[in-house]
Amino acid sequence: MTDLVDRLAIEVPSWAFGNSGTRFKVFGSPGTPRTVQEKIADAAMVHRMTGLAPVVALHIPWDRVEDYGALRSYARDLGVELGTINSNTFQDDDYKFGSLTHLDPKVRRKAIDHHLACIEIMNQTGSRDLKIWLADGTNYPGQGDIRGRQDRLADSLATIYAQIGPQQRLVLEYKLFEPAMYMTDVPDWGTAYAQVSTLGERAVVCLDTGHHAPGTNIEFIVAQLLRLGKLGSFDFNSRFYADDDLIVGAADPFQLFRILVEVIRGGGLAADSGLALMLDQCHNIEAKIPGQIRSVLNVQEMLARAALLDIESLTAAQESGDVLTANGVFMDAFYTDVRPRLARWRAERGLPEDPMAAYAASGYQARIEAERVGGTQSSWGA
Ligand code: PSV
Ligand code: MN
Ligand code: MN
Repeated sequence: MTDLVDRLAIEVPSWAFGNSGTRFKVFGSPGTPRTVQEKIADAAMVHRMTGLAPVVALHIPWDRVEDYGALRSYARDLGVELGTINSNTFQDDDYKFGSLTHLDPKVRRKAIDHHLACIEIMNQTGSRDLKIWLADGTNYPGQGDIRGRQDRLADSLATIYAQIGPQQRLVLEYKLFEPAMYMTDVPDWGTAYAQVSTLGERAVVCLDTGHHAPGTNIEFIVAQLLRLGKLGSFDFNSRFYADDDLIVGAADPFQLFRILVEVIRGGGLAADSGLALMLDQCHNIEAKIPGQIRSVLNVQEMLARAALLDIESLTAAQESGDVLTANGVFMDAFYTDVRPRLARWRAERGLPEDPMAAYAASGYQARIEAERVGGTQSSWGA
């Protein structure tokens, strides 16, 4: 168990530390970061409390700064690295009818250029992954030509991929619906896989756990994409109904366990796997830094349980057609309480045994609430 837990490193999203909300209301909260640097400082605090979050993902242009080299040094001084660069072609009037799929070559070019600018940033931050999620799609049957949109998407992605450096990757994220209601241009893993496969080896798929229809067997997708060598990253979060972006493992810890079983089975934690485990969450009403601490602990806890799975007994039961024993072995691992072991794991590494309590006692929250007056509104905000 310890061996696998030791390998766990989770990327936290810069946007989880800013105010966010729904289309109904964005609630402000005291101590909210006003700058990218303050978001990174909060992320570094999550890492200091847990030892699990050494990387921070950025979203461009939400996290635009003048000097990304300086931002990288700033992050390093705080003990974290800059990670995935997420592009944003969904908050500009020009993209009302699409970005990389748009009919107008000028708009497509603008969207492509944004991604090339993101690659420039990656060169300065030392980031490996360019993650592309598109809001492109249509609201009504007949509104757009499905095939034409796929063709233009393929063209645009190829132009971007041509600029991806030898150590970099293009990661394409899919989402069933929203903001487009009838048809999304990258709705599912099959489409993402088809698009990245034609690009080349350094183009892979991002699986956001909140982006499927209810009842989807996500661990199956994990198994399949790992089998094909095309699972590049996760955006972890929880959903009850739509793209809820709740704390990972909150809605369905068993699903998170099943996913992590497949991650281990598929070699996703091997040193050379390249799989990025990222959170993509928004804390609308809960405190943000403890929200991220709880999130990374949830992943660690389910990974530790998954690592306890007795593969030998499971395989023997599977091979002898013993359905109930196989399921029993699987459930035994899931039901094992690993919290005391993980508290020891932390203590042995000089980390707080109880990171939530340690954060509450640290005084950090009171300090940022006093210092940061007028924190930023949601990047999503009106
Ligand atoms: C879209 O719903 C998404 O999951 C994409 O990853 C975006 O970049 C992210 O949310 C923003 O929170
Ligand atoms: Mn996502
Ligand atoms: Mn999402």
